[in-house]
Amino acid sequence: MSTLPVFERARIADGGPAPLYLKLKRLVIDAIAQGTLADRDAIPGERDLARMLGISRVTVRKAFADLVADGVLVQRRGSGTFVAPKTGRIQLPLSRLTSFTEDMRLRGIETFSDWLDRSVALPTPEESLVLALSPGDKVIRLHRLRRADGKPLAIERSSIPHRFLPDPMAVETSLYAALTERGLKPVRALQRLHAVALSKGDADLLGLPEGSPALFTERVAYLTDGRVIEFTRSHYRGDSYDFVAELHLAAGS
Ligand code: 16G
Repeated sequence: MSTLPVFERARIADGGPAPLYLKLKRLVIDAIAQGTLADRDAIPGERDLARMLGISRVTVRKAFADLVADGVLVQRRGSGTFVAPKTGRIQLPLSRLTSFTEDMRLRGIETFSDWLDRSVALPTPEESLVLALSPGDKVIRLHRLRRADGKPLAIERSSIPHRFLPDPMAVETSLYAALTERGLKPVRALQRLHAVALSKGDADLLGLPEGSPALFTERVAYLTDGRVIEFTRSHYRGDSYDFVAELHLAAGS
């Protein structure tokens, strides 16, 4: 099997004291990013992989469960585990607070953004309310057309309180990376989504006919101390995204 060299025992021994299931996840993600594992490649079964790497089946199962939840791998009953095809719909977990750049990196997809607006502005009444701004406070607006492997996937319009991020030019590839560098990593978010038909302007940006379906999401993200750091409204192409939620039986059922 061509993929076996990826899973040599020595590889999992590298990389310091991180838990083994995280090391296995990293091994798979890096192999996809480097092209050693390609779309639809079969991953050895749980038992074989545990033996090859000298780790327990429980560890392999935990890493696989995470990679499937992240949309990096797909599991088909009876036929095994495979690298999720990049060209298919993108599965985004609804229960994790991740960034666009991170989500795509996990899938080995290169991202680019076209800037539509990157400015300091006076807030709209909606921005003031959502971001809990005081009179006179400003916002920075980061409006981007986000591309993955060249294809336009989403339009994201983010507003951040100006006091947290004085210079909009500080955001290059990733907003969350810029915030994290400043000790302002969002740790919790509320997100809601509904279906919309794209306006002419947004449809043109996404290369779709006017009125095409899209998923409109609003995310309000918070810092550890409860202050709002981000208000983002996004239009995701309806033909490219699945938002996936894992459901558990309610307590007491
Ligand atoms: C995601 C978030 C968006 C956030 C962005 C940061 C959703 C619906 N949206 O796309 O709120 O601003 O990531 O990405 O998940 P970045 O760090 O790559 O700029």
